[in-house]
Amino acid sequence: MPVSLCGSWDMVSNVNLEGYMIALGISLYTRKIALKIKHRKVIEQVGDQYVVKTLSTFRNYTFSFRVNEEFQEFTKGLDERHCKSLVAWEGNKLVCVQKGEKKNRGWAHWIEDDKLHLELHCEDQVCKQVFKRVV
Ligand code: YOG
Repeated sequence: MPVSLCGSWDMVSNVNLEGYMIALGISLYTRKIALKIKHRKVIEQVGDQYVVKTLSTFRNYTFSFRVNEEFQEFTKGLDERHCKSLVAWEGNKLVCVQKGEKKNRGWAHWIEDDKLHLELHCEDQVCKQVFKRVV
């Protein structure tokens, strides 16, 4: 049984968000703001339903899903695209594949050294974020 990802997490590092945003076609203006802000990740689980919230002073993005069940995702407030998304456990990693206009798009969450790790990828770009638990 993998370690629970649930809780509130504050960003402590963010590598190559710029490359990831360029791959998604985010405007220069929005990228400048997005690079300046700290994100908080709030992950909740009720039964087999997960809710993942990415919160910031600029924009919020919330979505929910069931593991192993494909769903329609609309990345509202981000790049505003529709994806067919599927989240599944791969070992200790919660892995999402986001099928849509953008190739090789998805993310993975896992816990390592009491930190929440997130790898976001799109096309040939990988963004790596680390979060510490909010106490
Ligand atoms: O996480 O998708 O937890 O979907 C980073 C990508 C910036 C908005 C945030 C506001 C941002 C403008 C999404 C950030 C690139 C830039 C707070 C991370 C797009 C637009 C919302 C993410 C997954 C896994 C959940």
